[in-house]
Amino acid sequence: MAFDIEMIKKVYANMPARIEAARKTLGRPLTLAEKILYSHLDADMKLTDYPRGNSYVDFNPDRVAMQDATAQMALLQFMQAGRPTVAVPSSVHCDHLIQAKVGAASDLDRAKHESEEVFDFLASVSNKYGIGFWKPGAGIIHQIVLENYAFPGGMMIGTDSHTVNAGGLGMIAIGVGGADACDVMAGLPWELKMPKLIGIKLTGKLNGWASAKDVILKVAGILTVKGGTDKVVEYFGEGAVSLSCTGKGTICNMGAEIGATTSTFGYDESMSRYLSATGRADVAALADGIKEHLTGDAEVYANPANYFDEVIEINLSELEPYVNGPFTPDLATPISQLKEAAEKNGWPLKIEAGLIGSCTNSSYEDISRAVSLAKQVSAKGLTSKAEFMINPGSEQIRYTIERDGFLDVFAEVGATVFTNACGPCIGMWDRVGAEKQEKNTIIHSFNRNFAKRADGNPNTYAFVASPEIVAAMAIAGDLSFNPLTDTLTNDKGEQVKLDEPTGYELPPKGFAVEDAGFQAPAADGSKVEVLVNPTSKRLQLLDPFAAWEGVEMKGLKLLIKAKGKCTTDHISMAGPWLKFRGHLDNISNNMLIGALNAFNDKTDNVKNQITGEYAGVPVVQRAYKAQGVGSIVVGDENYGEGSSREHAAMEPRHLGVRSVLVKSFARIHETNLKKQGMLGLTFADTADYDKIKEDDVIDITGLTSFTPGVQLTITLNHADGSKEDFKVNHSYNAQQIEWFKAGGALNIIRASVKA
Ligand code: MIC
Ligand code: SF4
Repeated sequence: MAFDIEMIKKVYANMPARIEAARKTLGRPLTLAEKILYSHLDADMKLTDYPRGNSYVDFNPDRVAMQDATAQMALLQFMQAGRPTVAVPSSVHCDHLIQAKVGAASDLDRAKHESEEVFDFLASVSNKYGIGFWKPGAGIIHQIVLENYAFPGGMMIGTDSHTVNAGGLGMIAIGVGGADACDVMAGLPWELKMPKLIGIKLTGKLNGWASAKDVILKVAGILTVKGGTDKVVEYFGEGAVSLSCTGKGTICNMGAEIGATTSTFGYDESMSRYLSATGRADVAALADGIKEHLTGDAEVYANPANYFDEVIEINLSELEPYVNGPFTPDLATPISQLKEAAEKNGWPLKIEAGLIGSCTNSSYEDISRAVSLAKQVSAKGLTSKAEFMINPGSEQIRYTIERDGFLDVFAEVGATVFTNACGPCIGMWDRVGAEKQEKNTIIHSFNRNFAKRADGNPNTYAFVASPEIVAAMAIAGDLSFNPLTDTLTNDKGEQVKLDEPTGYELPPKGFAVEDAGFQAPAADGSKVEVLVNPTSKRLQLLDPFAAWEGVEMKGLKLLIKAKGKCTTDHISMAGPWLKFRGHLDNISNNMLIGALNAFNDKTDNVKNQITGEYAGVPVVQRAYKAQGVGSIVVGDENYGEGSSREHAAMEPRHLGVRSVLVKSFARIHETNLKKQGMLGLTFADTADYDKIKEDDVIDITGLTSFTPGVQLTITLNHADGSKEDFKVNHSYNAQQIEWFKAGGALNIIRASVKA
């Protein structure tokens, strides 16, 4: 039986009437995204046609999911909210803090020991507040959510940008910062800008080498890393129906890479099959009962241009496999053009490692198709040229693929199987020799490939592809190899061609698992004590941030003008820093150390305007803080792209940065800044970015009459005594201005709990 079935029944009982009311009020047929959004509108919100792309709307999500690296901050904040239990079903998943080194068993033992304090903290907070706890080794949050919690038509938020994976089961699932999760767990509504809608019509049917991954790799190439910002992507059409449920999950998962708020698919038989296979025939039966409400209206799909803000059509029958990268997930190259692109750009051709798994691609189908290639190594007398590494997405997947002999096939090609966890995908990869920083190529089925992400080496060229393409390319060990057309030389000197991948949508013998790794919370958690050692290096209770002083911000020193891509990995690196995710002061020592200083093209090297000397960004900022001097960070386009980690907003807040002024923001990061009481601004004219000089002292005025929709003014006081003024935009609504004034949203919740 499914978890929280009563909650699902309640959602389904209310959905038809709420959708009908929305359809009447909006006066038009509805997309699936609208059905889910409008049926989750907060009771205090008026039912009206909210303009897409600019009105803030309150929703009531059905559940919350958190992973260990972000749950610490989310729960440290929740502990201050003064509630006995969480208001909606919630879960915690231990997956990010496990380093991949030798192989599953010993890596897991080491991680349990190294992060014992953090795991114990998360287990006890979960136990106390009624949160389901998934132990280290149970699997990756999004895979576990898809296997256990996701349900068609539901709405959830999660403290991880790939929460969107659950769109594969027809949800509206959205990645958020911990402060947002804290609100929902405290029973407050959750606010989102009513998203615009992109419709993607899939025609035809996948065949040969093409897979679901290639759909999203192609879409990323079309829309780029910011093309989905503030938009929901809805897939439909016969091609959509023909995809497996987990394939749909892969597509939705990587919607995070185009900045989309989320992606989703209408309920269909693939979802029903998946629900039944994962022990939730009860949910499938309930969904079947209201199935017309769990997909977009027929008129919408017949005339998509009338209902979506943007429509894209992709014919799956003609889809070619893609390989995206290096250094960004939207640099999409069809496999037939990869050789040329690699040679032209000087990408290292020799592939050192092929990594399969992660939350994006570790379904039974994915693994079985990759295995169909690995099998050909011995059958065709080949030797795999690159190393194989496997990260199963959950213990259930691992147990099942072991039972079905897939792990033996991987073992034959010398693969290392890592713990069911994020591992290399989040830089938790103790890769031998990475410190030498040699130029090298790897290919993986993960979703992101920002510089340094997997192994910390800035010279690792990481490419993203489907598991089957990763397997083929790892066998060939050559980026210029096209498995669709090229041959390989086997041990007899013969030319052999790899056969097309084959696989199973779901395990023919069913899923199996001995211990899935779940721990239910105490029925009465009131006596459970949550202990945080005051001298801990890993955990630190939070102190409230100070409220705004009520005056204009004058005399801010420019801390850094960041140039080019500045993702949350650049602002708050993961990998070795993950261990400080529960300790704000310690993790603040990584603030912006990956950002490129526009004045000297160096990372972690900025001018201290007080001493005139250059030093690391956190060092300079701590010097300003010690002197009580505020500062400002300036950035480029899509600042804060990538993950949901709110540390990227909390660190500058903690160290005394007052404002972040950029050309444009990624959605989650902008909200995280607002939640933490920071001032996130955008240039009204992006050309003004060029006016900012290294020694500038900056004033922000207009704050004493801070109003939604009204621009603020920036004054640059240049070192030569000259001044320049220009206008900047903000997107704060009335509520968010209150957060700013109070010094952070949590200060408001705390005050209302005390009152
Ligand atoms: C990621 O893929 O970058 C992460 C690690 O899962 C992040 C969350 C985090 O930083 O903890 C995400 O995508 O939100
Ligand atoms: Fe983990 Fe990678 Fe998925 Fe993030 S993208 S949740 S790090 S597997």
